Amino acid sequence: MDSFLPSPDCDTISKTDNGQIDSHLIQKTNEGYREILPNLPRGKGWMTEHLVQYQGVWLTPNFALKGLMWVQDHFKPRSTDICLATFPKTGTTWLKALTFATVNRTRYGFTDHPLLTTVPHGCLPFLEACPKDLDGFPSPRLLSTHIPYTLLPNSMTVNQSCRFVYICRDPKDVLVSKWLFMNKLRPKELAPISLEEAFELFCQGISHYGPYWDHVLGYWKASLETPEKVLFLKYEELKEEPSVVVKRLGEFLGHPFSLEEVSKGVVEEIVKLCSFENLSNLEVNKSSVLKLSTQIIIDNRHFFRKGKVGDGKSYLTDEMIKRINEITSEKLLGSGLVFGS
Ligand code: PAP
Repeated sequence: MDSFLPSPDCDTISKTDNGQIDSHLIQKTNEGYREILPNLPRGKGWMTEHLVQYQGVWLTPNFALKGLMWVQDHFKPRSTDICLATFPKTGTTWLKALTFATVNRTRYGFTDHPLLTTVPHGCLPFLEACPKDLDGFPSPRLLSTHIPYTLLPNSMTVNQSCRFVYICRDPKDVLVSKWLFMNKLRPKELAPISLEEAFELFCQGISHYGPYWDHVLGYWKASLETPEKVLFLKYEELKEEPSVVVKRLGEFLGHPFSLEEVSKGVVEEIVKLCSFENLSNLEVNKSSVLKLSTQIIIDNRHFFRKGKVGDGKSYLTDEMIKRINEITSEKLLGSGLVFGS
């Protein structure tokens, strides 16, 4: 199977673009990017040297900022689009696998399934990696993004908008998963970031697409206001009752499981195919790489670490746990959303 991931190198696309209007617009976005970049507030980066704050969210100055500006300026949504939205390290890889397998379950058999030979990230395009490339994709498109709900263009969220599936996770597990992952990708010339530093930055909201709580609340509120448009899931509930959640997912996506499928065990087959145990042991996920941009190339194995609920607590001190729990309660107060202790 082809990887669906387009090249996120916007400059390259602007140079190879043939359409007059498009290249003009692309140039305008690139000019806007170059103009605003030097004036944006800077914070310490986890993977890159710095993060920059744009419209209230912390982003890597090149890939993520450009990606966001591109989506805001150029993405043409379709009402049939399904967009998987996540904050990094909350279950993106798993959700991609489950959604891809659910939507395409009559197309592929479980013994020669694309997910056996392609990392889940290769099965769905990442919106920020240049939305212009997606115009040629057939409908219905399965997409993914890390962009906060409130920063998405109105064309994606109002009226004939896309549908979103969002997954969140306990912030302690997100923080630790992110810290370990980012240090693996951090260039050798930059000293590794300590857990204490990462903790402080995370609590201050300074992490990719952070603050985490704002990201979660944006999608949570949207799911309450328009439940038919936004399905809100938790990593922990997916771990506890994967079959129940996959059935909800199928229903939401407009691909409900029939009684016959349920009795034949199709839901369980999908859960098994997409399980941490299965995916993390596949050759492709042990030894291949994902090329996210010309600079960002990630070993697939880094997307699979432990896949456990509550592992973050074994890295954090009691004081850290207390503080992050307090921040979480404060931020989520009155929202109706809670995480475990
Ligand atoms: P990304 O943002 O870089 O794509 P993402 O997939 O959101 O990462 O999160 C990775 C986490 O999901 C890892 O958690 P850990 O560090 O606490 O172990 C990873 O192990 C976990 N993960 C990946 N695939 C699965 C899966 N199939 N089932 C459960 N957890 C998974």
